[in-house]
Amino acid sequence: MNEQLAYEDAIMQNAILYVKEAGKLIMDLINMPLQIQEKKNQSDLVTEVDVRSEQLLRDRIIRDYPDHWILSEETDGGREDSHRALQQPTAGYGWIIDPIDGTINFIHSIAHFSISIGIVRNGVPICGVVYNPVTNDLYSGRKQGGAFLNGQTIQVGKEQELAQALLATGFQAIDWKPNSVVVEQIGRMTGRVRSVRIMGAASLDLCLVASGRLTGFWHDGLYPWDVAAGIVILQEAGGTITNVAGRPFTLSDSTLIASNSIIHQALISVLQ
Ligand code: 2AM
Ligand code: CA
Ligand code: CA
Ligand code: CA
Repeated sequence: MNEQLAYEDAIMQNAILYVKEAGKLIMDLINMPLQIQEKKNQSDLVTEVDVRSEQLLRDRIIRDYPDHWILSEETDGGREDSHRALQQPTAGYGWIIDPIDGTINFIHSIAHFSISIGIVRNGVPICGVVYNPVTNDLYSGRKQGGAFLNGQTIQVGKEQELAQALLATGFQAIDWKPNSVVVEQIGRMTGRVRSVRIMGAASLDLCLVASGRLTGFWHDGLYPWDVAAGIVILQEAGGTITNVAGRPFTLSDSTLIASNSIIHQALISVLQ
């Protein structure tokens, strides 16, 4: 094994340790009365558990990798410009963290939320770890190293046509209003696809496509911490992820379209 591969292998193993530690913290706090704060509006929420999970993850990374940069939702998400661009030095290694992805589910005790860590080298996502501490599902992926659920290889589904496709989508907080684009898009899917789900945690939705449960997923207005981990896992499982123009998705794209690859073009055609 060459030196870089061994170094990145250790990063990946450490990321797994960190998400499990954060998961334990979240599970220890899950039954405590929650302090819930609104950020931009009534559906953009943060709890002290999000903040404590993020602090734990940042502490571990700063301790073990003081020369790596970190981008995380509750520290960096307030900036107006964080929406579209990855406003961090992109040279070297960086950690992109969502301390709880699916905060609304967490608040409502629905077991579909995760801790998500994506690691990039010179701006390119190379490792992803997504952990659901309630179900104990740990998804991981390494560029050119495969995708795994609890250590078992996973692959995207084999649905050949939209008619067999189960899709997911979601709302960014500002799109939760009448006549929003996503409502209109869901309308266009009716009668064409098997069904559409809105499950509320983009990182896990990408992993559900990676493990062949969902056929595809689309979402507007996501941030790097929602997707940095999931896109590596999905690509390694044989999936395709693009922007709405069909070009390979990058962390500064706002619209993400993901699928089992087979139905990708058909899905884009309906969304365009
Ligand atoms: P969150 O739970 O970490 O906020 C829901 O469709 C998905 O979109 C979740 O992954 C959710 O992440 C993310 N999301 C929606 N609105 C968001 C916002 N305003 N800021 C950050 N993430 C958002
Ligand atoms: Ca949030
Ligand atoms: Ca998120
Ligand atoms: Ca979050």
